[in-house]
Amino acid sequence: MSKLKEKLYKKIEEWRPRTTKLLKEYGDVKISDVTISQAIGGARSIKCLVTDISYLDPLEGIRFRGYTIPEVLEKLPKVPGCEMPYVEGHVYLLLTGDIPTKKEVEEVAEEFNKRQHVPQYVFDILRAMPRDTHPMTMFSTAILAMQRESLFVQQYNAGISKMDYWDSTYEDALNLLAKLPEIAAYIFRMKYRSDTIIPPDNKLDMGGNFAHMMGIDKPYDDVSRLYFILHSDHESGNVSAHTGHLIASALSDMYYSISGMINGLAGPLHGLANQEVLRWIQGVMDKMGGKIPTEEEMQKFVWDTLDSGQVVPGFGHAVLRKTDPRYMAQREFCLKHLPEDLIFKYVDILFKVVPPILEKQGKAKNPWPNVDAQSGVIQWYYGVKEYDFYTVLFGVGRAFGVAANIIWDRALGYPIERPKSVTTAMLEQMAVAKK
Ligand code: NMX
Ligand code: MLT
Repeated sequence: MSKLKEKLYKKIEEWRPRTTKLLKEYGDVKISDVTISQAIGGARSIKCLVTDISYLDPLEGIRFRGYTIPEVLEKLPKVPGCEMPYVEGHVYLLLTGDIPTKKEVEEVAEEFNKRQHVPQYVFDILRAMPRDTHPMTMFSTAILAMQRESLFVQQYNAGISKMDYWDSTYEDALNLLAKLPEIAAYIFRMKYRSDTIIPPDNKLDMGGNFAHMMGIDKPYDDVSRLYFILHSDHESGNVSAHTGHLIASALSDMYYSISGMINGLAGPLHGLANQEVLRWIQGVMDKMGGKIPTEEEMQKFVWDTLDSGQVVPGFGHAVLRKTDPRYMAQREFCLKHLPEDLIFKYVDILFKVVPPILEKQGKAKNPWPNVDAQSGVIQWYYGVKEYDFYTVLFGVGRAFGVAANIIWDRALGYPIERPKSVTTAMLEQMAVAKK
C-alpha cells in the first residue's frame, strides 16, 4: 500500500465514528429550513450537503482543508526553482487534510507518474471526433471512454464489502487524475497546434509536465500549478462538484462521475464563464480598435450588455459576497508578471466599473468579480488564445477536488442522493395555508 493510501486509510478509520455518532445520536437535529423561493430558486443556501475537503465562507472565500489560498500557496512544498507549489502536494492536502513534507509530495508524484499512461484508444476516439467539437465535449468523452478501466466496477461485481468501496474508488481516482493533464494537452495540440503532439516527460512534476506537453515555456509551469490548485474545489454545492457527488452516489464509478461533472462545468453560468469573459472583452476591444477604453466608455459597454438582457461574465456568485480570493491570487500574479498587458488593463478597468453598475442595477446579490474574470487573461498572455479551451483547464483542476470528495463519500458510506420534489399546486396550498 502506498504511503498516501495508508495515511488516508488511517484518517478514514478515525473519521468514521464521527459520522456514525452524528447520525445515530443527533440525526434529527435541524440545520436548515426551506422556503418556497429556495425550492424554486435552485436550492440556494439550503444546508443539505456535507464535505470536509473545502468550505466556502461568503465573505472570506474558499478554505481548502481549513487553509486559505495564501496559506496553501505558502505552506505546500514548492517545486525547486519555481514560485508555485506542487499540484501533487495539494492533492495530498485535499485527500488527507495534512500539509505534506517534500518527501511525501515526491511519493505522490511517483504514484501519478506510474499511472500516467493514456490508452491509445482514448486518442483514437478523440481523433475520430470532428475537429471543431468543443474541447469540453472531447475532454468529457475521453474520460467516459476510459470507464472500462474502472477497478471499482470489477470489485463491486466481485462482491466486496461496502466498507471497502473507498479503496478501489481511490485507485480509480489516481489512475484517472494522472492522465488528465496529458489528455487536456493532447486535445489542445491536436485542435490548435496543427496536430503536433508533445509526449509527456515523466521526470517533471504534474504542472511542469503539463506546460511541457502544451509546448509553452516558463513560467507557464507555474501558471498551470496555480490554475489547478485554485480551481480544485469550491465546497460541494457548485454545479460540477454536486454533479460528481450525485452521480457517484448511485455507485456509478469515478469515470462516469468525473465525465458528468465536466459536462456541468461546461455551462456558461459555471466554468465556461472564463471563456465568455475573454469573448466579451475581445468584442469590446474590437469596438475600441485595440485602444484602452476610458472608464466612461467601459461603463457604456457594461450597460449595453445588461440592457440587452445578458449577464456580465466573470461577475457575481451564488455564495460569495466579496471579491473571490481566487480572482485576487490571479490578479497578484498578473501584477507581478504582466502588469502592462492590454487585456489585463481591460480587466483592471472592469474591476473598477462593474461592481458599482451591478449595485446600481440592483439585481445581482454579489457585484464582485469571481475566479473567471481573471483567468483567461493569463492564458492569453502566455499564448493560449483559443479561449474555448480555458474551461478544460478549470476541469483538470476541479477533478482533483471532486475525486477527493467522492473517495470520502464512499469511505463514510454516504447514501444515494434523492431529495424530494413537490408540485406547484402543493406549493400554492402551503402558501395559502401560511397566510
Ligand atoms: N451580470 C448581470 N446580472 C447578474 C449577474 C451578472 N454578472 N450576476 C447575477 N445577475 C442577476 C441574475 O441573472 C439574476 O437575475 P434575474 O433575477 O433576472 O434572474 C439576479 O441578478 C440575481 O442573481 P443572484 O442571486 O445574484 O445570482 P445567482 O446565484 O442566481 O447566480 C451566477 C450566480 C454566478 C450564475 C451569476 O452571478 C452570473 O450569472 N454571473 C455571470 C456568469 C459567471 O461569471 N459565472 C461564473 C461563476 C463562477 N464559476 O466559475 O462557476
Ligand atoms: C466554482 O468554483 O464552483 C464556482 O465559483 C461556482 C460556485 O461555487 O458556485
